[in-house]
Amino acid sequence: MTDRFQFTLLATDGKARRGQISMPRGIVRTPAFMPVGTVGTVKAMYLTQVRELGADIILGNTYHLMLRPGAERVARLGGLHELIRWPEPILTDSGGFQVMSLSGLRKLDEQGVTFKSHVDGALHHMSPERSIEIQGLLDSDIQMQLDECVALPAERSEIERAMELSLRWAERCKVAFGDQPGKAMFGIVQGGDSPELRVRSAEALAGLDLKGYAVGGLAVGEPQEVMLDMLDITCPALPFDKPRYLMGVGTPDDILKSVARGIDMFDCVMPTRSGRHGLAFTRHGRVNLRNARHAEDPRPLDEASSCPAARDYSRAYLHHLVRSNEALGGMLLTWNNLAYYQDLMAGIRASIEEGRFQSFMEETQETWARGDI
Ligand code: PRF
Repeated sequence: MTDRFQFTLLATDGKARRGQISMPRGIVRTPAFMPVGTVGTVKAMYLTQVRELGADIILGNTYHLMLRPGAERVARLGGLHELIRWPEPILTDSGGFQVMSLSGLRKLDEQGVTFKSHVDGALHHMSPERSIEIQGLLDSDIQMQLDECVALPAERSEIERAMELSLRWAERCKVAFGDQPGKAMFGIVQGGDSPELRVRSAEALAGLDLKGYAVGGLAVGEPQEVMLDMLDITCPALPFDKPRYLMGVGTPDDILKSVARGIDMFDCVMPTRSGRHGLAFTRHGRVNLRNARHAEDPRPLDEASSCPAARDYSRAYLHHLVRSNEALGGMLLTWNNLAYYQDLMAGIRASIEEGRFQSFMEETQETWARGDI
């Protein structure tokens, strides 16, 4: 029987790829941006709005959901989709990265990672097998292997150790995941800023014949140029006919340059988090609504936008809401920013289909070169 999880390449333009991932819960148009729904909510948004903006898939986090409300509890409540009222696909990150960045005391060995919860201080252990079990309890459609992500800069020996450990964990996750038609478990390339380690990691993962591959361990402190060099090296070492996901990236500029190197999927807190902090993304550049120069500006963020938050509210009002720390300020700016990101992805997809991705990228970058407006 053919797997109901299928990646199809529809068009290419240079190294940029236009595709779709079909799975029982829906179709993900790629290149795709996945809004981050860490604890089972895309912060400050109704999921009906997220869908209307054009998101086909959102991201959830194993680490947060296992601590609260708990994976077994989510399963008893009917799974994550049912609980949060999002019937479309969900990708879950495995927890390794969040343990490293969020938990207190942690100890990592071959068996997995022991850590102290940031919620109540309780000790937890997560093995590769338990991470996959949790992602199964959540009923996630695309599950990620447990990995170890090393912040850069780091010693090469440390990067190599973490990369090799991540490879062994990928094999264990593959076994734990087993054969689940309609769902996927992605491997994660590590290897820091070492071209040699990146290729070794990508080739070894490719040998596991997984349904998709992520590039991890980037956007963790290195200059953008290093990240792009790593993508130049890593993407050709991954199977051409499988989706490629760059984890935790990024700015619109990062996304364009990564699509140009063959990346298909992205997630990032940038549009949501910066919205809650008063920063708006628009087709003309970024707008910091905290700035006093917006206090009496009657213009909307972008009168031609498809998003009411961008079109129907004055900068003066948004400035007032942000300065007053009103919830609506974060809600409107998150809405605006996710609309910007999804429109960017739609523009990328159309331009690849029409063979004009390079000029689309250059035109979009020009607006960003102007800096804050
Ligand atoms: N691994 C996992 N999740 C991640 C990363 C990683 O390396 C990153 C790095 N940018 C973001 N999220 N599992």
